[in-house]
Amino acid sequence: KKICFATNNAHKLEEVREIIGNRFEIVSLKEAGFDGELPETHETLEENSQEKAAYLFEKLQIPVFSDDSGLEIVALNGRPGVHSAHYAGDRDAQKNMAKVLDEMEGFTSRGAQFRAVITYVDGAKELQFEGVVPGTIAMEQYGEDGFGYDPIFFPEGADVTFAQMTAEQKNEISHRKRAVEKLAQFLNSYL
Ligand code: ITT
Repeated sequence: KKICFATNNAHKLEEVREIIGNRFEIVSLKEAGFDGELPETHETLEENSQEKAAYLFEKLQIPVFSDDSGLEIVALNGRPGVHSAHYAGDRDAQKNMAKVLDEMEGFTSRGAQFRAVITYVDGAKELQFEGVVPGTIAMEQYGEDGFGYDPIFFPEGADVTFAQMTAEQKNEISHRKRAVEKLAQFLNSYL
């Protein structure tokens, strides 16, 4: 059964496809013939996730899901959070990380979490699935892999950042993995 993933972020698409494997067929926006922006007008991951999925379902009329995610840093009162993608103005991961490290200067308490909120919509059902991975913010960047804030995030219990892990290693423990597994469990019993 085909499900469209409502994302313009190629990294998310790749991660989710690896996590889902051959359990379900994940169709990209492009493959679904959708070419455009997804609305994100709210101040919470839950609302933006719902908004993207509901908008795309309206357009496509096939089962869809979205992922709204972000890095929530305790010392920054949860920022960058819902503003993670555009924290330093534009979609520039280097500038975003520089801004976070700058704001964290002098903080010894560096607790944070990545959080992903997936929304599934098919016209009959609308459900959300959350995934969280706790960790800490590094003092500088380590590693080149992954995307976004991966070079400055040490997941709890690891001595390397997400960007120093292989895709497989990150996908075993990530917030996205945890949310996608809940989605897959639901789809297994439902589709
Ligand atoms: P779509 O809305 O099209 O899905 P987006 O990148 O705009 O793509 P979000 O609005 O959910 O998605 O923003 C999520 C941002 O949070 C993302 O751009 C990264 O900066 C950060 N982020 C989320 N998951 C991450 C991960 O696994 N590793 C590193 N950074 C991540």
